[in-house]
Amino acid sequence: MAKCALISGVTGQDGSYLAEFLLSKGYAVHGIKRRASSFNTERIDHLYEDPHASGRRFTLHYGDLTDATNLIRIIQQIQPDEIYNLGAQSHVQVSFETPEYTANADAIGTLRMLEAIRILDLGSKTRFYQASTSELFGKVQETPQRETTPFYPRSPYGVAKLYAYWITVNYREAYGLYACNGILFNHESPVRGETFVTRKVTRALSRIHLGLENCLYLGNLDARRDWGHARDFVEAQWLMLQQAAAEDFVIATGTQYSVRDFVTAVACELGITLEWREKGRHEHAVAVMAPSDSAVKPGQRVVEVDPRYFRPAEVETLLGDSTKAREKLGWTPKTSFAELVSEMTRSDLELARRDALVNSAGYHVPRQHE
Ligand code: NDP
Ligand code: GDR
Repeated sequence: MAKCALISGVTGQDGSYLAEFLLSKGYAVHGIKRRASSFNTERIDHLYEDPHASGRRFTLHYGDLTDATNLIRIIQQIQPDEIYNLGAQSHVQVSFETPEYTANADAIGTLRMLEAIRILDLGSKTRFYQASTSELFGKVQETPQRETTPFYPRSPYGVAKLYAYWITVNYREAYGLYACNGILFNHESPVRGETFVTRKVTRALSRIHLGLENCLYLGNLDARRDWGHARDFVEAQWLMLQQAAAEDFVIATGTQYSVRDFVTAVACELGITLEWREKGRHEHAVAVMAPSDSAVKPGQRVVEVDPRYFRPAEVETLLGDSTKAREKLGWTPKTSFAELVSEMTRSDLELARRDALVNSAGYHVPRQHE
């Protein structure tokens, strides 16, 4: 019998990579998607199967982590072997503006999932993965961060995820559930949400290169992150649920770059050489060299700091040590920083080319109310 998995957050970056990965392993995959007023399944449309076709292995259910009855009903119906709780309000800066909702979805949502397993008496069948985060380390107490490093979250998101982390541990210890936390450091991809810094940079610089935009505005350029590829990281999520006993694991690449480094690397991928000028709130990057076919001209300011993107409390530096995952799961990251930058930039350049072509060919789609 094929294994059956349920993914919350299936429409997100990780959900889409994980669904693809589990389908390739022969799983029947169920995903929870939220009702939205417009289509929100772009990342998984290529996996869609006609509900009328027989032998369907990928099924979507409407649901929400803030709705316990709905979660219980879906889990009761599916009786999954594995649940991957990836659904969350996942944007750190947005969590300062929507702290209560973030707590409801990210913290209590996790409790609702665990309670559903307990209420339905699925503890001996269903394994549970919680999408924990390096944001738990926040104001770091030790470098690099590992499973034993003390937590010190710095945002409503981080604090909500702290509850989710501990309630997962608690249900493992109290009720014997196979429940584990993957403490994942930042991981990116061409389908990363457009407002996270890596994707914001690859998208904006590609568009500036083609003359669709003029300048990229960013917040803290000094923030340092351990950036990996989502494709590699979802494999670790799966591996965590295939062990003899449930444990928590740090998943990271062990290399660290600043936001400024990331911008410089993306510009370089586009053939543009940047020079960083001034410091602090007035820091900016000027193009000193650009390919002849680029819309960017030498002397053009292509990046500026905009304090609106500073956070009320910042996580300045994160660097993970995933020795435990390497030793116990046999997991290592496959994608280098340079490969990640290149893959994301090439993908966004392609999308920008499409937009530029639509502009230059003069095709105009009237807005609905024009
Ligand atoms: P995304 O923001 O890309 O995806 C989040 C998913 O959660 C989307 O499918 C979203 O639906 C869904 N969602 C949001 N709110 C709810 C809700 N109330 N009920 C049900 N579903 C909801 O995040 P990622 O894929 O990047 O991350 C996956 C998980 O891993 C998240 O929990 C995140 O916090 C965590 N994480 C991510 C890391 C990273 O670097 N990417 C690192 C460590 C942890 P919709 O599409 O409708 O918005
Ligand atoms: P993060 O990712 O907060 O680490 O959370 P994000 O890409 O949003 O920020 C990384 C760092 O870049 C700095 N930064 C900016 N960030 C954004 N979004 N926009 C900007 O313009 C900008 N300028 C500078 C930030 O201040 C920050 O220091 C991500 C999410 O995926 C979480 O869900 C996950 O848990 C963690 O990674 C690990």
